[in-house]
Amino acid sequence: MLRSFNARVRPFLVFTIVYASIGTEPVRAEEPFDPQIVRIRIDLVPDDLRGEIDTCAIDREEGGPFAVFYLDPQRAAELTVPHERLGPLSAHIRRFLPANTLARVDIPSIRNLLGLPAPADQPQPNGPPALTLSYDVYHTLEEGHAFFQALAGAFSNIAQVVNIGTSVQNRSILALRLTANPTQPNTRQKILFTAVTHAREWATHEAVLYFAEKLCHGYGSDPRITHILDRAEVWLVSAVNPDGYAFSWSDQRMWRKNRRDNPGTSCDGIDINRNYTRGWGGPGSSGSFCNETYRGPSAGSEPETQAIQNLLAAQRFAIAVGYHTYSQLMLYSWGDTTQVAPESYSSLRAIAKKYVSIINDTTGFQYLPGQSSYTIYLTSGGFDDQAYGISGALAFTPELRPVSTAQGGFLLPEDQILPNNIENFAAALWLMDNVANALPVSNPMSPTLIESPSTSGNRFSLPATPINQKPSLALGFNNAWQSQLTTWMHDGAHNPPAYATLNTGFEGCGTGNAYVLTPTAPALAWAQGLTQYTALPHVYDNGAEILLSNVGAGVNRIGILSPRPMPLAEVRVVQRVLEFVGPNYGYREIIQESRTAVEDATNASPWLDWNWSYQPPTGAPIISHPSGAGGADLMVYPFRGYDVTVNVGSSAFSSTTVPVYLLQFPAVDLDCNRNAVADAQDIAGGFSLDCDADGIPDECEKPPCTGLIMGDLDCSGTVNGGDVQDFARRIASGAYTCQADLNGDLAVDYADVMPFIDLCLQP
Ligand code: 0X9
Ligand code: ZN
Repeated sequence: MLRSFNARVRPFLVFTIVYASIGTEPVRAEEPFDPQIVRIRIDLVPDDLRGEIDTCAIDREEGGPFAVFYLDPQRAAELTVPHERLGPLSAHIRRFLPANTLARVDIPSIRNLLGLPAPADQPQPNGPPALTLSYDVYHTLEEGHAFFQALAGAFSNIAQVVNIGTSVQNRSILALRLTANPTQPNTRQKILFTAVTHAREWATHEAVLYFAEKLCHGYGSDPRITHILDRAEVWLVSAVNPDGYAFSWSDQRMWRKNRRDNPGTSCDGIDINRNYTRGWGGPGSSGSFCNETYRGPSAGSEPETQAIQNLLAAQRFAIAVGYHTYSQLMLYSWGDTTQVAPESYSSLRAIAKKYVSIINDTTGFQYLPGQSSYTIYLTSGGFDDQAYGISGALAFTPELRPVSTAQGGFLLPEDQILPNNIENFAAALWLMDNVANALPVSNPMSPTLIESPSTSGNRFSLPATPINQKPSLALGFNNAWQSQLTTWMHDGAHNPPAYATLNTGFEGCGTGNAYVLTPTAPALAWAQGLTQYTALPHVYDNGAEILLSNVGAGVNRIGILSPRPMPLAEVRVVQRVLEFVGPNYGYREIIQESRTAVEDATNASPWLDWNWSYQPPTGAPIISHPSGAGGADLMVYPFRGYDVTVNVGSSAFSSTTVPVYLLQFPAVDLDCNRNAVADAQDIAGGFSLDCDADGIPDECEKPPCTGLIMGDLDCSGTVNGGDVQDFARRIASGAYTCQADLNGDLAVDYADVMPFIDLCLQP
């Protein structure tokens, strides 16, 4: 099983060569120029030349081993390469190809090899530096850095270049820090996007440059971007691995690692994405210098890794995104274990699913969201595990276009750069919205997060994902009080392998888990002081889940993923399995069965016996499902710690047939009108109507406006004269509310007047 988790399977391509004409004059090859990939059997390459081959690609190839070369027939004629200018490997390839075929191996490093100028974006010799780039070509490291500098110069009100470290070969690692009033230290929430950890993944460079351009030019003109930069801080790192990136232009297009000169070997480089401290040295990394996933001599040994680790530690990003290519995936932790972190469902997966759905809405392209270890392969010492597990960020590794080797692999065709940028920027804006609209969440049932903190039975949970997920970080919990706080959650990556007290290594985000607080000072005083915490508001746009993670029969302590009470009937129990996707991926998750508690009450589940109860500080437990001696409660409440007892365990996908079980919650948006004020506060403060008292501002309800009385704009329960003035005001201002949208066209305007009058005239 592990073997298949390890393998990232890529499609087999027929060994195809595009034949070029022979001769000293460049001559166009014959049509059609369909195949663009040449694959060479690596076992035919002499040992001393193998170091020059992309062994990482080789590792992933099915039916390999092969090395992959990209041929661009469009450039064949203009790029005839004199043989003597090609390196030893190329000389070797020549043995397999007709003479002059090499002339058609066109990648930008060949452009560089030939001393040809880089195309486009050449600023005028003495003119001002370009403030926009053309995304039909790739940009060098220097161009990227110059672009950051130019933007910081031209948009100094929002942009600042920060040198966050120096590479092995003494190049600067630059970040562009974007926020209104950037020189002030501030308490805003922050988000990080990085690119070019792996040198050859050029499309990531373009994406981050594009983000920089869009954000700088959008501030002050685009209300959404203005709001983001007024309220949040966006950090962009265009090249985590500047040495490798420069080398991929100058020497070896398919270079991956940094440019560390490994002692005593001719194999250079360390894989920065195996060098992070958390989990360093674990599965999916290599101890061999020559391997493309060489983890380095020690955890965090590389200056490039340190630059990012230090940035993560110093800035405490709410969200951290490390872009890679390729495969069209949206990966999240854990990378180094197939154990499922319970919080992965309640936060990371929820975000990943929304990210890919936005991409799909934007361009129709499909990305697959999933836990890194089985969606791609096991890796340890990766960026996202560090950012999530150590620095409290919700962290992601999107693998950008294309989807497969056949579409170019690491060599994304230049005409794909812009659409790749556009779809990812659309999704990234949603991430930024979350950070900009981070808002306080409090318990509607109680002034403190814990209902009636008392000297017995203090249970609590956190609906919505707290920023800096560890309870200790999010809530100011003192780790010295650990023995007073327990949770029952089995996950090898979080707790000791038994139900246990939290330990110093606790990495959870808290959301979805419930805690029991031993009623002993000083932790009780801490609990009494807990009135609110900060959360990202849109995380559950597509709903979210909680893993029922106990092993064997036992109790899960969970909370509900909604800041408002909800009917238990809206909570589903789902059975998920892994399904092999192939040929470009590992596995995707699919729901095998799904049912509500209500269905379960009348027709017992064939696969899950479960019981859902809440123990109040005093009195008998309240059993929500099935109804019990303490009474049935068909509503479930936020901030409470429920005990959910199940007769099956699910902590990891151990095969494609062994499922995991989860509680699934419907979509909820804490700031549906995106005004950076929690919906609950909008309603309480009279800013928003909530005539049906469902906790959702009526302006966010969509036709058919379930629960609302159409035309009833003053929540009186009927349509009468009292509504006319409110209706007129809304028509004049266009302020949307569902019950005024009488024709259901998602706008409140003159087209609603006649239907409103009809409604008023009805007896
Ligand atoms: O192997 C990698 O580092 C990434 N793939 S790539 O083709 N860009 O090299 C995948 C990393 C997956 N691991 C984590 N996200 N932790
Ligand atoms: Zn990568």
